[in-house]
Amino acid sequence: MMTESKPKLYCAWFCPFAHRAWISMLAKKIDFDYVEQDPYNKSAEWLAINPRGLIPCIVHNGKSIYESHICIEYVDEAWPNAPRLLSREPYQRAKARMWGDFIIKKLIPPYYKFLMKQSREEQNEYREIFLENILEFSQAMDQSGPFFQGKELGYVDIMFAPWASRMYILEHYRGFKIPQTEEYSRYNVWAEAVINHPSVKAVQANKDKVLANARPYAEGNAKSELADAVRKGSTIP
Ligand SMILES: N[C@@H](CCC(=O)N[C@@H](CS)C(=O)NCC(=O)O)C(=O)O
Repeated sequence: MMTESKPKLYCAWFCPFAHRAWISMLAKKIDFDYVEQDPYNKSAEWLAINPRGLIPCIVHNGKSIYESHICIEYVDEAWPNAPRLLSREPYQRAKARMWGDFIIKKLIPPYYKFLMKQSREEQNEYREIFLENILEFSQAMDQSGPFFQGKELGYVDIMFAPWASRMYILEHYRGFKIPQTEEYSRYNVWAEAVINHPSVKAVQANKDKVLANARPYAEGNAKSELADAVRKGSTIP
């Protein structure tokens, strides 16, 4: 067991990737220190903590763990108490990782392209891709739910919770809402459960502040590694 030292979470109030690690630590009721970190200032001190310079980063027992999906797995393994975020059953665990990979490759990129592209044509293109992929995601969910793999919040839910809980960004800037139709009902049930989970609620910031923070993305001129990647059409960091 590696639970000796109190972990530190390097996080930022606005960052959906960092929220993945934060939600995981709250869900597992871990005693940790929260450090608000500006990831855009690549100081030597910060790069010594995370050589990639991105948040989130967890420091535990003198070691750094970064990349948000890996942080969720680490938290679950280093504190093996309930709730388990990943099933102990190998297929269910593999399924969670496959859909986590889907979120990384098929939900997050069209989300940001839809938000950042400035032409109507491209916005429509990515709106459609995002919606189609949301549907595919919802079709893989446990039928009775409400969460992706059943009754408890887990890895897959946490992977998309930060975007699901701030879908109002797309509504505000792009007039977009997930349709309230039969086709999207499983997604909507899932989103309702995720948004209302105490660990997801606990990381939410003021809506106006979040919208102001997202404005440079909606205007296409945000300065971040992610925004650069969307503009260049390269893989997002
Ligand atoms: N793949 C990374 C992405 C993390 C990420 O992009 N974090 C942003 C903040 S939301 C960041 O640190 N940006 C710093 C920069 O762009 O220089 C993860 O999943 O942890």
